[in-house]
Amino acid sequence: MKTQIGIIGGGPSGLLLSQLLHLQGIDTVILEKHSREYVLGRIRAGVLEHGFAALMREAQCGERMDAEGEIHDGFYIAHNGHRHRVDLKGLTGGNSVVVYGQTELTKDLYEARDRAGGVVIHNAEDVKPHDVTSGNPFLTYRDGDDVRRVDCDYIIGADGFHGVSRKSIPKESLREFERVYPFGWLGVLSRTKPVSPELIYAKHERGFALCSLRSQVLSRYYIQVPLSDTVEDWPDDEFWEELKRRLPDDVAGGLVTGPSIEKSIAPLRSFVAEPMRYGNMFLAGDAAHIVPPTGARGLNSAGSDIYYLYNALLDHYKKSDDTGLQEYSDRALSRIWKAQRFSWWMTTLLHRFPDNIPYDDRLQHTDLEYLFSSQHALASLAENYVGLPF
Ligand code: FAS
Ligand code: PHB
Repeated sequence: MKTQIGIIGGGPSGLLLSQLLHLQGIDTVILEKHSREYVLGRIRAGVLEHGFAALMREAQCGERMDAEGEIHDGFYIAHNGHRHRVDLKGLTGGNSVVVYGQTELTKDLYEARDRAGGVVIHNAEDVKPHDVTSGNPFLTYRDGDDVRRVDCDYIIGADGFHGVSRKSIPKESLREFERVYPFGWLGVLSRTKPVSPELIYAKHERGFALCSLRSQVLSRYYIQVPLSDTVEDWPDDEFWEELKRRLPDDVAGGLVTGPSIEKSIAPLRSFVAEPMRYGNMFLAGDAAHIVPPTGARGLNSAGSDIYYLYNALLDHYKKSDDTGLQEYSDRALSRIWKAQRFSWWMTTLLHRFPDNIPYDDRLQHTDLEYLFSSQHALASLAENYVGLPF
């Protein structure tokens, strides 16, 4: 098989790039290790920066997002029994975020690829990039007993943190930066009315909690848990009781509980691999970087990678100009590190760190006090949360 762009990974990064390039007549093939059902069964991000939403519209995949997604002009931070609202729209001159689940967005992208006759090969086993430093890179994968080959001009590693692309780069050609947090997030999805029309990030001495949503009948909640915990340690009733303990009384009193339809624990890490290019292979999304979900930057960081790659590949094929490809890694990393900083800061601000010394606890408290005493501090939070410019 021959294509222009060979993409490893059929998650949001790979699908969005494939769809954007297709609209410009650039051919792609996606190799995805799992079935579509498996990919769509993962519950992940919920908040889209306005820049990511604009990319979905440019990919002609924004219709359902605009119809079913919710525009949020602000969110709350709860601390010491009180809620403080962060007025995103007022603090950023009119910018907001869209609350629309990654599952739905991925579904929209898959359907668009289907409508366009896009080639997405599922259950592609043992995908491998080859000759990436040559002018003729190619991918191989196993289809049952057969090994198949995809020749391409460029390879995009959009295969997530545990994918093959980053791991295929020689160690001496890659620098990795990582911080692992001493806790995880236990997430629950429930068919219940959300406790609040806007998100609530709660700092509490028992640990962090987050009240989010997917729609007015589908709620998404998280609580910080020790890394040693398992989903089995948290029957629904105990989860709901612990969530209530971490929320202001007036919020806890209005919490509608119900059976969990999804429950999972995600570890928290900050990770960046540099550079995001090796020969004719480019890394994008979680394949190159991971953030703790506190700042809702995970999927959104993938968005700016795709924006830069899309425009660089357009310039290559339409104008024979490779400046964008040459500058991709530096340009992407400049914005990625700002998202890393913001996600680390939000995580450090709002979580209980078991090994904190009392001085650190005071700094956390002071950071929050300063935040709500200064419009400048709030404006800085707000401009990062709605999304820095691409
Ligand atoms: P993805 O990991 O989504 O997709 C990569 C794809 O590549 C997958 O479909 C995988 O099956 C495939 N793949 C992997 N290895 C392969 C191989 N060898 N061959 C072929 N295919 C391969 N972000 C937020 O903003 N908010 C959140 O609340 C949030 N929660 C998260 C919870 C979890 C458990 C995880 C893991 C991530 C979460 N994220 C969250 C981040 C998440 O949304 C990512 O940023 C987003 O999925 C990035 O999309 P991709 O880069 O496409 O990577
Ligand atoms: C979610 O709804 O899954 C969500 C929202 C905001 C975050 C993290 C997760 O910061």
